[in-house]
Formats: sequence, structure tokens, C-alpha cells
Amino acid sequence: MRIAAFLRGLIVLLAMTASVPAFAEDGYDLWLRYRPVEEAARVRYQPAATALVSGASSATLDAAKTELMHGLTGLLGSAPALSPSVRNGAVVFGTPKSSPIIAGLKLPLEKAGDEGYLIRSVRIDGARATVIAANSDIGVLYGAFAYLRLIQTRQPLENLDIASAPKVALRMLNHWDNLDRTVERGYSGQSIWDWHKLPDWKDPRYVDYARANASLGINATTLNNVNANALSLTPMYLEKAAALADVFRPYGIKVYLTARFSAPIEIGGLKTADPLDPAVRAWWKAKADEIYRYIPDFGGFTVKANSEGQPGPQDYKRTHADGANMMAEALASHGGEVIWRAFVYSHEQPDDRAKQAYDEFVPLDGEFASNVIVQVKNGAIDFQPREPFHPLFGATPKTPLAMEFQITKEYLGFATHLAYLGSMYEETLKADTWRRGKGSTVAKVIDGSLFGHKRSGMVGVANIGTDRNWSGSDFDQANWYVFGRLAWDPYLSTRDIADEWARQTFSNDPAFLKPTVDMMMGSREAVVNYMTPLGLHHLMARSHHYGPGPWVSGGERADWTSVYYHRADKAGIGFDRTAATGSKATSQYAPQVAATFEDVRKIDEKDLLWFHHLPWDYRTRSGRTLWDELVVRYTGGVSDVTAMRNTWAGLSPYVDKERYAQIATFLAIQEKEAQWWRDASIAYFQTFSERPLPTGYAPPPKPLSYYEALSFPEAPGI
Ligand code: GCV
Repeated sequence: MRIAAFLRGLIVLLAMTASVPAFAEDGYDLWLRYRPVEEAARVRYQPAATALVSGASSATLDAAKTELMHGLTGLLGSAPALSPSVRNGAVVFGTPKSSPIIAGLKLPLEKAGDEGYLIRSVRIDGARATVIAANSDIGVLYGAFAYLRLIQTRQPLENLDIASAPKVALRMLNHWDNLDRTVERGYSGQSIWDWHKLPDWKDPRYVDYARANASLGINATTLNNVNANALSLTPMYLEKAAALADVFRPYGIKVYLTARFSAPIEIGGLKTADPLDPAVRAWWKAKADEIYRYIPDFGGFTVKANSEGQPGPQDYKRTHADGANMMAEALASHGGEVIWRAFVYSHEQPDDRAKQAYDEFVPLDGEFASNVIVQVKNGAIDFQPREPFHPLFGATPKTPLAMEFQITKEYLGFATHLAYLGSMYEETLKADTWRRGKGSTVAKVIDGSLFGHKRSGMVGVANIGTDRNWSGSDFDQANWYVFGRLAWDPYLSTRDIADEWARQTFSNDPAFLKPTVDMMMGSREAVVNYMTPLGLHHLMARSHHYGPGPWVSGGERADWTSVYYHRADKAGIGFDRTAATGSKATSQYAPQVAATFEDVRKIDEKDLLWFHHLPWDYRTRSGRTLWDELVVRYTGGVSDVTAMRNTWAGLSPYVDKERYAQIATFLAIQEKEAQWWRDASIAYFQTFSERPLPTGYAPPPKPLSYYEALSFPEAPGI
């Protein structure tokens, strides 16, 4: 990311004279581009940032200094002076411990907490200065990024009085990265972890990864796939993980590893992995001790157990709490923790898959050790374009939970479809569980406030890979961004975050921002409509999940088919999960929520077919029959993408050629694939509805057999 000074000078000069973005960009710089501000902004900002005043140094404070230097030089066109004393335009940064100047200011640092920061306009000995202060070095680094964000988004630098502290303790990425560098459900190249060359070769990209995460406040990363490989716990790989931990430490990012439950057998030579077996417990204790010798601040284990074929405590007739507590005990003396996933379901269990995690975990509430957090996906099935919030949120008052959102778009069009996930995350976080009366939102479960938990978390399944633009597309960077910002504060508006991201990533021009942010905010609903409208879910093709597959049936497990979920027949469509006549999944919610989901007159139609099986002639609120409404929504989803293409076509004056062109092409792919989803789904469901399409709606151009025969054996991400 570093550009030689003369080159930067040249860029400043050219950018000041040109109104159209002159240089192609490849997206590598993410939202930390620090491109020169326009002349009027430079005149306004420069007097406020002429010098940097630091105190004692540390690796983290040095990272803050480097970032401020790099950012201000890029944005304002000249490097700020490094000054020992305060003068007009100084930016003073540090903690009371590192900086006597900050100590002398007696700032209300209690507002910053352990990791937050204050940014204030102050006068020091008569000089106008800005102070970036925190109680900890990492708070200063977060503050430095926030300060640069002010300039990147063209906020005023005068009269600043900002206090910000994270609301969620654990803000983590999960990489589903394998040791051979494949990435499960990854659509942006290979794993960025070059395991083979580690620990000796530390790709400079690792620093940029850490910077990007620190700029959002992400403070933890699980390096490897939850479908775990026990090898990652062997000395050879621990040494490699330790090298990454060393790179990330100054940026406040703790390393976690996935722990394969059967590791004591696979790499430990034991005959069992029974969590109550003393030899197994001793093995995990010794393993934890060993890991801490490599990584003194190791975060802990992320565990997928007894799910989709992974080993777990139930293999020994023990509970999830038995398994989690065994690992928690091994980590406890080192301050480590276990993040135990609640994504468990079994095809041998005849009950509705959507109910299984709740049934498994609610009876265990109160049984988990204090250093266990249970990680729950946003919905009860699996990261579908739309799911009602998971019934576990709010249902385990004694167990701290972490939200698991998917950032990688396994079910929302891989890397090419433009789907801003902010609106999806916000929908879940704002959902009211009613567990402690009105206003008991999922966000309050996740920040720990609903039940008074100090530690709780927000976890995102990363969309990061070796693609030059990191995330497979420029707009997919926004999903990493919005995840991180919400992990810091789950109450932020995702429209504001989209605006903030677009300003930093592309342009501050209002003529660019309004259409772009509107397009982002509508994009996820478009995907819902062309893939799974009205509460339908799990309609994708088998295994690789690319494209439509509502006809998927048979095979090894019913719960991996589409017919299990849509239940279309001649009478109607949808999964009856009501208490009255169906699977009774509605009963897993608080009574107020259950009553809404249970009643077709009260339920929001976005969730209709998630909870109800309804006749094709059922009258929806639009006045149309269910069949007609489905067709209208499928078609509307496609038209929305056409509208997105048109919007983007008008934005070329504001975007450099390279990024503009790729986004335009990706939108064309999305339009084509949206049409495919619509046509294939309508062709299939029509075989049950046996009704014509509403007037004016074009029939699918090909017979159903055509769509069913399409095959993509090498689709990415498996
Ligand atoms: C890591 C879904 C995905 C799997 C993933 C699993 C999980 O089933 O398709 O690839 O496995 O979720 O979250 O564990």
C-alpha cells in the first residue's frame, strides 16, 4: 500500500487538476485508500493536521503513528511534521501513560472504556490541537483510524468531541480456510494464509489484513475452518499460527484456532476423545499449555461438534456442555475461551431441522463454564437470504451468545451478485425476542446487556481471499466493512455505514453517493426476491450451492434437499411450522413473537412460507393469489437488478475505469443469473400450481428439464 513520496506528490497534483478519477484502482486498498482530498477540503483540513505529537512508543502506538502519517500524507498531500511539542494544528495521540500531555488534560477517559477512544478539539498552552486519547494503546489505534475516517468522509475537524467504545467484547472473523489453502464457501481466491511458507515468509498482506480489521475494531480471528483439521494443533502448524499472531498483535487481533474434537485420537494417539475421560482431559490441558508457549495471548478454540459429520461429545453420549467445558477447563488458567457453535442438526433426528439447535441448547443453559460462549447463526437453518431470527437468541439467559453472520455469500450469489448484507444484519439485530418484555432485541443479546453478560460476541464468516481486491468484488468489501462496524456497535444504521463505506471506497460526491447507497440498501431484497421470496428457503443447487435447485430431492439426507423446505404440492407451498398443525417451531419463540408467526393475518409476509403451508389461491395482502404473488416477486427481483445496472451505468464519471468496468460486468452476470433463478423456479413451481402466469409476465423461455440438467461440477467454494 505504500507509495513512494514522489509518486504521491504526482498523484496529488493530478487529482487536483482532474475531475474524473484518473487512475485505475484494483481495490487492494479497501476503504483505507487515503486518496488526496479535493482542493477546497485540503485548504479546510490541512491547518488542523500539520504535526503529529506522540509520547512513549509501543508496537501498537507505532502502528497508530504510521497509519496517521500514511493517511494524512495521502489525504492532504504532505507529511505532517513529527513534533515533540504542541503547536497549532497538532494531532496529539496516546494514553495518559504514554503521553504526559494527555495525562495533563484530565480527559473523561472513562467514556472510552478498555478499548475505546476520545477524539477532541482542545487548546494546549494556547495552541489549537486535536487529541486522540484512550486508556489503552489499542484504543489509540482505533481512534487514529476513526480520525482518518473523519477526513475520508469529509466531516468537520473543528470542535470535535467524540467518545466511542465497543459495545461487544468479542469481534471476530471466522476463516473457513483449509491448510491446503482452499476455502470452504470462499469466492475470492485461495486462503490468504500461505501455510506452506509460514512461519518464515510473512506476506506483507498480513499487515494490511490486520490494518483493515483494526480500522473496524475487529479484535479476533479464527484462522482455520470449523470443519477442522487436527493437524493445525500440531507443533509445525502452531509455529505458523504463532507467526501470524505476532503480526496481528500490535493491531489488537487475537488468534483463535478451530479444535477438532477427535484430535486426541488423531494426533494424540489416544483411543478415545470422550470428554469425561481423564486421559482426554489431560491431553487437552497439555495441548493448551503447549499452544500458550507458542502464542502467549492465544484467544481459544472455536468448535463445530456433532454437526454435518464432525466428531463431538455426543459420539460418547456426552452433552455439548461436557465437550465445551472440557476444553474450557484446559484454557482457563491461561485466560482462553471456547466458542462453541450451536449450528447442530442431524438427519437421524426426525424433527424439523429448524428446531434442533434450540432443543439441544436450551436445556443446557447454566451448564456451560464461564469461559464458554455459544455461537449462534442469525437464523435457524443456514445463512439463507432471509431467515427469521434464531429462536436461541434470548432463550439462554445464563449463557453468553455470539452472533454468527456469514459475510461470504454462499447463498446470496457468491462474489458476483451485488448484495449489501448490512440490511440483513440490521434486520436480525433489530428483531425483538420479547424475552424480557418489549425491546429485548437480538442486539441486546449480542452485546450482553439483556442478561448482563460481560463477554459476548459477534462473529463473521470471512469473505477474504487472495484476490487482489480481497473479497472477490469491490462491493463485497462493504460486507466485511459493515460486519466490523456493527460488531463495534450493533445499533448503528446500516444505511449510514453504507454511506461511510462508499465515501471512503469510491467518492464523496453526493451525485455518486445517493444512488449508490440506495442501490446497496435495496440489493439484498432483490436477491431475496429472485431466489427465495415470501419466506421460501434452501432452494439452491446441491452441494456447491450455485444457482437454483428447487427440485433437489433424494440423496443421503432429506435435510439437504430443497423439497424438505418448500414442501410444494398440488395444494400449496411452504413449511408448516405452526403449533396448531405443523412442526411447532413457532413455540420456540416468546409468546408475543410466536403469536405473530403463528397467525397468517399477523405475520409479516416476508416470513410467510417459512412458517405456513398455504394454498396456491391464498390471498396475499396485495390482493393477488399466492401463486401470482410469487411470480410477481420473482420477476420484481430481476427488474431490481436491471435497475441496479442502469444506476451503475450512470455512475462511471465518479469511479476509476478498472473498478467501474468490473462492477458493471458483475451486475450483468447478476442480471443473467437472477433471470435464471426466476425462470427455473417458476418453471418448477408451476408443475405444482398448475396455473398460468399473471397477465404480462413472460413464461420461462426453456422447459424445466433444461434448468434441471444444468450442471456445474467445478463451481467454486466447495
Ligand atoms: C463449514 C453450511 C455450509 C458448510 C459449513 C456449515 C457450517 O452447511 O454449507 O460449508 O461448513 O454451514 O456452518 O458449519
